[in-house]
Amino acid sequence: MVPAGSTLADIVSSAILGGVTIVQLREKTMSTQAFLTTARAVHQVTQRHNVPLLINDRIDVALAVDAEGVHIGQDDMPLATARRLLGPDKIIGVSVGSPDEAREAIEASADYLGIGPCFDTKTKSVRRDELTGPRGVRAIWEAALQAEGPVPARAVAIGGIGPSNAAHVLGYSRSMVLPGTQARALDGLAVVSAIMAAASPRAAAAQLAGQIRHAADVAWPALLRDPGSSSAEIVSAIADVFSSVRAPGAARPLVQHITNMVVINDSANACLALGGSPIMESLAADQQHLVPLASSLLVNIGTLDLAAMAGMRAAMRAAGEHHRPVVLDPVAVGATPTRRALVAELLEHHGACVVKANAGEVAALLGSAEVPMNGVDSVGGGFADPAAAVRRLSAMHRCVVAMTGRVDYVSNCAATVAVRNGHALQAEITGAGCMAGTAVAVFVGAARANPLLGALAGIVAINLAAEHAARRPDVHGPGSFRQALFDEMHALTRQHILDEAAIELVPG
Ligand code: 3NM
Ligand code: MG
Repeated sequence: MVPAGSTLADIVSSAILGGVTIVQLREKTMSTQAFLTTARAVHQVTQRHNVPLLINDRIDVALAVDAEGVHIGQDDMPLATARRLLGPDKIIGVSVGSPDEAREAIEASADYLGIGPCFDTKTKSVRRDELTGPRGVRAIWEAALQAEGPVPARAVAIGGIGPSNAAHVLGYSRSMVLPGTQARALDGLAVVSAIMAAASPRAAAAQLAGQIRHAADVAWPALLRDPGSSSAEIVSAIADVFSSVRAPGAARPLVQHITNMVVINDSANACLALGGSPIMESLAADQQHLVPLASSLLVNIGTLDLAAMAGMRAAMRAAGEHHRPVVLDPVAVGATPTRRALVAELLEHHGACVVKANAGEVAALLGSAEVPMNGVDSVGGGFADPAAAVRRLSAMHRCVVAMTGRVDYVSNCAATVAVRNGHALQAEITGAGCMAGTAVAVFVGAARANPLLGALAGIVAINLAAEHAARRPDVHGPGSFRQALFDEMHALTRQHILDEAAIELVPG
């Protein structure tokens, strides 16, 4: 990957200046002589910057250049033997691809784990079924944390990781965070091509370091932020989010939509009426240009085609790279294998900030048969414990979940809020749920520091508008209701929210 006119040592130096904190030298085909020469040159650079150098696999080379440690794979020298040869002070890292390998490595006193391969990579040939995905990284990391090791586990994820998925992998693979338990993130990421093959290794390293900081300092604290400790406090915070969008002179949050052809016009109008500004564009090649302009991205899988699916992937990659919150509406996700596979892929490989779904869709995502579906609509009484269901899905995907129904439930897994606003006529028009997704996207775009509050603001706003529309004397049924709904979204005020929002914190 080293371009003509540059040397490996130059690239390592630039990468360290960009923010790399540890370097592994991996040469699978070089002669021992050439490996030693390269290792000496790279070690001079890393020593100058006070960054440890690890040699992949070759204990002899590590000893010869007095590197700070080695990295060993599952087929390399056993850890205990490597430790005997290197002594107690050298760093020994191990590649692990399963919970068993992780436990074994921790019990044998590995200093850190390289967990992967996470995604497909051109750097190393791996079978598809060997890819762990972020979910596998999480399972392996949690196994390591629970293993009986004499040193605290340290770990990085590796394989196909770059700026568009770095923050997501770190967020998604955090060990579990139920109330009262401590979340524990990976210590970092290991990459080859994202830095080595970049036009500017220094800029690439800096961007990755920024993604790592974003995951730890911005995205995670925002996800788990408290909405407030009483209903009154939460309603007032929701009203503040609403006002921040509606204040005279406030910039309208731009919402990039990839949505379905049934609701596209209604969603664009709902976005405008609520105070946002819609973009409705699904072309994959445009996403890297549009998503950075937007405050948030709405992805709705209502009507699928291959072009829109490519657009969704490109848009969510761009959202990851530019830290834009994604609202995912997994319409009828349980109905077909294609929908199930697409949503699983989008959630696991890119991640959402908010999932907006009905009870049937939440059940499908949880793999629960509790709520049957009829086409795209959920039927029956819903979950026996709806708050527990949204909390569980929120924990599973490390995102806010907004579940719509007669009562709506919104959770960030630490706190769950029930919303009792809305009107039965919402179930009589098509696209009411999709417009709720748009409403969530408008306010999540404006409330980045607390997506739970943003989602609540969207859900409360659309439901109050529905109540107001249904009360109008000129509304006689679904047609006139739909018309009035846009007027009432537009006419909604902060005072309406303060006076009429019917929300409560659900204990547990
Ligand atoms: N080891 P890139 S994946 C060298 O899973 C290596 O142990 C892996 O390269 C493991 O960042 C991998 O270019 C390749 O995908 C990483
Ligand atoms: Mg490896």
